[in-house]
Amino acid sequence: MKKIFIILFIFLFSSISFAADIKVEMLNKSADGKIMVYSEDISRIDVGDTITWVPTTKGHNVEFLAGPDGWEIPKKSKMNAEYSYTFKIPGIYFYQCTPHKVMGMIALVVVGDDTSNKEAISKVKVFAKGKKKLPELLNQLK
Ligand SMILES: [Cu+2]
Repeated sequence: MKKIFIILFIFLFSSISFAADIKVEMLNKSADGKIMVYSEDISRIDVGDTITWVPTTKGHNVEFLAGPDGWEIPKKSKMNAEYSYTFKIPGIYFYQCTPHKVMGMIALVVVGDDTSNKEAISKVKVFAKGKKKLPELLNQLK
């Protein structure tokens, strides 16, 4: 009997280190009244975690603009479709919604608590409302 509990304990404990799947919604309007936003401005995840972006309404996608050195930017996601991406390199990733970039529909992913590429991210070209929002987001990172 004791053995079973030990095995169960090991199983439960080890499952904590399993890669997580995080959901981010693409929203026309957030609960606090912001228009054209992702449900998370900054997603903080571990290396190996996956983010799935879920459309709640039509008209959104995910287009990566920058990430850590040596990372190959994936093709932008299809409009109105769920999209998943697994992050394997630590650092800051910056993405936008292609049609709503001028409305500040941008967000960051911080992988493995690594913010060493903050300076490079701050130099990415952003549009209209994003020009104010990107520095605000980067200021929230240590
Ligand atoms: Cu959008």
